[in-house]
Amino acid sequence: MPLNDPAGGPIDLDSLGPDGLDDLDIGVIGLDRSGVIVAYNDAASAFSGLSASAVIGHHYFREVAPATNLPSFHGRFLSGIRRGRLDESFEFVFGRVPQPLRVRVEMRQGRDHYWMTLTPLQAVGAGERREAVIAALGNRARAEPVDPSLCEREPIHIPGSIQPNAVMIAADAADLVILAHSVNVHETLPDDGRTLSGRRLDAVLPRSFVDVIRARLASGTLDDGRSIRRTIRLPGRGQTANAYFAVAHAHLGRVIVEMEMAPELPEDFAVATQTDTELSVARLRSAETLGTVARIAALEVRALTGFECVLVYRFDADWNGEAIAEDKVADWSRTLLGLRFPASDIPAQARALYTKAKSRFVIDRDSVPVPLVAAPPAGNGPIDLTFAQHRTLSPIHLEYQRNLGVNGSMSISIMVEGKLWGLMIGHHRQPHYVAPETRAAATVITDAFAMRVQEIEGRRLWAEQQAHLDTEGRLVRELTRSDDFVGALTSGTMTLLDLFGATGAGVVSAGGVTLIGKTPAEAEVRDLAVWLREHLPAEASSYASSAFSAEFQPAAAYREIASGLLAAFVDPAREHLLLWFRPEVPSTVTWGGDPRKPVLPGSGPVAVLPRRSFERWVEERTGFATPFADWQVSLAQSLAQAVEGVVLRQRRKIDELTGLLADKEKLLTQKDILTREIDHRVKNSLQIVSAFLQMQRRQIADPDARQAFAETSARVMSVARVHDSLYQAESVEEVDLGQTIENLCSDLAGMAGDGHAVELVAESGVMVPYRKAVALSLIATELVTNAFKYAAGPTGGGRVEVSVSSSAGGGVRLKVCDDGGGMPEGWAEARPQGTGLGMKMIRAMLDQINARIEVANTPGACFTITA
Ligand code: BLA
Repeated sequence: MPLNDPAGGPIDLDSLGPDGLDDLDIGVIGLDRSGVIVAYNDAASAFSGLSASAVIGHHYFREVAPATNLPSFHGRFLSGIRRGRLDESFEFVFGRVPQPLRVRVEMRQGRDHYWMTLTPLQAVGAGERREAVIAALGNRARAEPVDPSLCEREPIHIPGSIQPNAVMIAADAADLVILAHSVNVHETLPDDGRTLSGRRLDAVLPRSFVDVIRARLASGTLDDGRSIRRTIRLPGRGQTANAYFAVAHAHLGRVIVEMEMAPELPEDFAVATQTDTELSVARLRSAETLGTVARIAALEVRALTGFECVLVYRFDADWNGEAIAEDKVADWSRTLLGLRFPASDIPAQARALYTKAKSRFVIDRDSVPVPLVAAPPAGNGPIDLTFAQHRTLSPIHLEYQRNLGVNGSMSISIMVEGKLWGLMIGHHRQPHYVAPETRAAATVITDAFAMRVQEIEGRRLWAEQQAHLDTEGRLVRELTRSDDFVGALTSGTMTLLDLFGATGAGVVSAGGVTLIGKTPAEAEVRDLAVWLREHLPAEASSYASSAFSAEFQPAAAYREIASGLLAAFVDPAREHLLLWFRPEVPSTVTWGGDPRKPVLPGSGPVAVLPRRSFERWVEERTGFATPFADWQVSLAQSLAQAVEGVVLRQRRKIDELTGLLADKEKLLTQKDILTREIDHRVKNSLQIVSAFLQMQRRQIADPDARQAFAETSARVMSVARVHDSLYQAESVEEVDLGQTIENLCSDLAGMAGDGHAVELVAESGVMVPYRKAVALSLIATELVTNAFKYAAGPTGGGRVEVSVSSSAGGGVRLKVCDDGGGMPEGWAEARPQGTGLGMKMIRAMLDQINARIEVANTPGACFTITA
């Protein structure tokens, strides 16, 4: 289409000299066939802020106005030249801050080179949300601290607009009736003057494409991030048909179709080939460590996508992140490698969205969002763009990008074990277009990287866990062999110190505190155990912290040796406790900006704004140990359970033994009672025998025989007395000798009658064994009866003195003295009188108990037996 002068006639640009061009109020740019600027008029300079001398000789699309380096702009120029007929006219919005501008772009062939004219049509707004942020930037007033969690409030999945490089149509998934579309649809679809909303999808899109959508909807394979990608041809202006890259997906009952112009030839926009991707994946596969793989991944993704900087960004357990690899152009001195960024930089709702939708590309940070318009009534709420490729990003985040010095950008989710592990981030100082196939390739390489991470981390973790399981197994074997669980865990060839890289460990048990390695003092550990018992929620059986002095203040005193603590209770009563300590790792963390002030106060509807400075901010960290991993906590719990098994077993054993002991004691008492009962009966039987003998004695006339009966009866009686004593006594083994002899003497005196008297002096409590008691009782019987017989005067009577006492060396002394005439000279050799049985028995008894007898006349006979 020829350019017209204000009067309506065509302007012949070839005929105007440089001054003539400068007189025009439309921007005029002369380009050679490769796109390098050869002419640049004043209006173009005023429009771009760049002087002719600064731009001439530079590539317009790639260097001077990279926001135009798109298939729909630069691509049109390239195709026109290839066709040999450059004749294009379209509208384009240059996204400039603060005031974007809509222009009509015309391209045509001139005499010596090509002409491109830019006719300003209208100043446009930057979009409602972006404008609010810009306004908030200007009104920053409050200085009080702001809550970074406010960032999480922005509903980024329903921005109501898309980026301008694409058009979007949203239809009801049930009947494929169009519900909403981006206001720019007619850049792509022919405009017949009728509104799109309310028409069916196949009325505006190629039927074959809609058929595939319908089939995939019917089979339920088009939602949850799955999509159909096709290159479709749509009629362009005139006879030409343009190729569009179309993506369709379903989400929450809507089918969303996005279309963007595809590069006519792959080489026009560095489209990645399958070979590029395969080579990159192969290189990733050859790397062995996480650091190397990350570096290679950054390099490969950058080579493919053309970003000036690609970073591998890794989240930590608290969602702070660190740039662990960086690949960038040499002339960009900024480096983010090794810097940490606070969690609020990528707020929770964004992380949740990135877990579902895998990539985001922003061609031009300052491009003007294209609103979606819905058919009235708007009905079922805003269109959810979670999975839309061209969703506009949060304007607050775009401000963050500006502060970082970034314009074109990319982030691809790195998913490891189903979790958002990190992001592959692309930065460009200028707008940067990446072709659809290249975006897909970058996603494939990022996925391959994620799999390598999973492999490498998985293998390392596996080896570490195997070693730990082995150690735990050995400890448990030791526990099952031993009855002393504390010893088994703290003093064998393997101890608690062989687990979890701990430098100190201990067991708190009923028996006390046992510590090994470097640990706090015993009293401190005791206090710690009390705190754990009281502060752990009832259902918790373990506690792990890499900085437990933050929760338990007294631990600050020993943070150097024990900043990290892993504790596992053995029993539900929390009596026993296993402990592992890790030392402080004094370190510094370099943050990209002050992490305590990640946000600045905003104003109006924009409450928070990103920080403006990313100056390195070094934080010293004290009181932190290497954190314990979840699997280590589980392993500690399982070991504690094994200990509980052993402790319980020990308890059961003790219970069993106590039971046995009680049974034995019961048996013993029963035996005691039985023995006493027997003693009682024996005594009774002996008394009966003795009574029989007495009765028989009375019926016998012969005095010698009577005497013999009397003596025998007395002997039997004396044995009965011993049994009686045994029956009375507390012990079944020993009898009180004094008591026994006393009873015996009164029996003997009673039996002898005639006023015989026995005077007894007995030390009480002289206990002698049963055998000794029987022997001594028989001896006493003989001696007392003898005394009555021989020593008594003719009138009868006669006194006998008996004494029982303990002798030196634990023995006893029995003394029997009478008041008669004493033993005759040589009595020992003389023929014994009577039967002589008395003396024989005395000797036999003395022998039996190994005792001595001494006799003295004092003047009566006095016998002393020492036993
Ligand atoms: C999103 N923030 C993001 C994203 C990144 C970062 C990578 C993903 C979006 C994208 O592809 O660009 C942050 N970018 C970084 C970091 C580095 C980087 C840490 O290059 C370091 C190498 N952000 C803030 C504050 C708020 C905020 C204060 O700093 C809110 C007040 C919000 N960030 C925010 C939001 C998103 C975001 C809302 C989501 C953007 C979207 O997907 O719409």
